[in-house]
Amino acid sequence: SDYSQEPPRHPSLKINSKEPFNSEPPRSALVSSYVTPVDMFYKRNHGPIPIVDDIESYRVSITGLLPKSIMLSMDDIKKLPKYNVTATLQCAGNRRTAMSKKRTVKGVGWDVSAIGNAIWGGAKLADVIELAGICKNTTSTSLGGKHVEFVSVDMCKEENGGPYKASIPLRHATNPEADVLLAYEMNGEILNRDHGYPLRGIVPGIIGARSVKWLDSINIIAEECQGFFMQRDYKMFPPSVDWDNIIWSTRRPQMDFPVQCAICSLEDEAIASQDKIKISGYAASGGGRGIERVDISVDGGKTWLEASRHQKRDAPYIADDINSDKWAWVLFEAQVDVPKNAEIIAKAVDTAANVQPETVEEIWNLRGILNTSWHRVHLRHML
Ligand code: MTE
Ligand code: MO
Repeated sequence: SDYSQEPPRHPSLKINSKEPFNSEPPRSALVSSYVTPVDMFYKRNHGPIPIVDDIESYRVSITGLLPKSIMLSMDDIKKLPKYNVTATLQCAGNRRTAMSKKRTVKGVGWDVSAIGNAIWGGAKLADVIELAGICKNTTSTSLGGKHVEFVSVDMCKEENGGPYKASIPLRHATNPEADVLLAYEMNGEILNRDHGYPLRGIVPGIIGARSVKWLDSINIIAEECQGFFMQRDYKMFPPSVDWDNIIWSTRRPQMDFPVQCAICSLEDEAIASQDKIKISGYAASGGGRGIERVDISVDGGKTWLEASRHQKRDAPYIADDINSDKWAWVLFEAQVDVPKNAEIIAKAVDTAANVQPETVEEIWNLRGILNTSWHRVHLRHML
């Protein structure tokens, strides 16, 4: 593979793998703004960053089980109504390093920053698919199409040099309220190469792996995508399954993200010299479920206090309120007394009252995905 034409990146990103380029910002960068700046947004790739330089001749095709295939230029897509959706994208491998410490898992190591919140601008996939003759809220086409597959132009070794691909159910893709986008902007700027220029899928509330970058084609298919990242990766297995007894076909590809949170103002081993400090971090859940509560403990889980939550500075955050961003994280804050020497813990509750598991052991899985265990850091008071 050719990595000689990678784009420039911010020097403070922590590089977890160079080729393919996988990097995350320092924890503190995530809590300095509700909307994550593009250069501080994690970058998750499986091959070299492709170059699409002739935008005039760029086309995305909509093909498969529909009456007539179509080819769309960027102009065609920009003619459709434009939506700005604030959505948090999170890699299913976020917090994998901590899971691997309990028992080794396979995959790129990530701390807590394989997550970011951006304003994605683009056309709704439901509108795009309608151009190809499929109505809104369709579960199945007359030709038997039930899934929408996104195929990229990048090349990854897991696909034997072929493109990255993934699918979502047709019913999800054609539901305007699911806010699935073909995005060409990120935070009001033209999408950059790292994040999918010129066009990517954004599937809010679902693990990042289904938001395919550098789109080449969109296929209406009968069965879910048979690609590597749908069938032999990004599936959640119980702790008893290991590489010698895994049967991939027994599990579904992971879609929704479970409730998650992390402290970003402290590293794993922190020292404070003041008596009081502010603990801050992010909390997010999948499927459009908002965050109901974030609990903080400064005594290893014996007692808890509730953190305050916010999204935009000018509006109060109320989960499920129309003024809140349903696909986006909340940032939380709590003023606490610094203990002499203790574990600080954060855990969140979503609007469906889902809670995070207490320990990583109970959710350990061989691919190291969905580590949503209580986030713990160690804090010591320096006299
Ligand atoms: N799309 C393509 N074409 N190739 C990829 O390697 N990685 C996926 C997804 N889309 C990937 C892709 C994964 S696993 C994640 S978590 C997100 O993109 C990361 O998006 P980002 O790099 O914009 O943060
Ligand atoms: Mo990912």
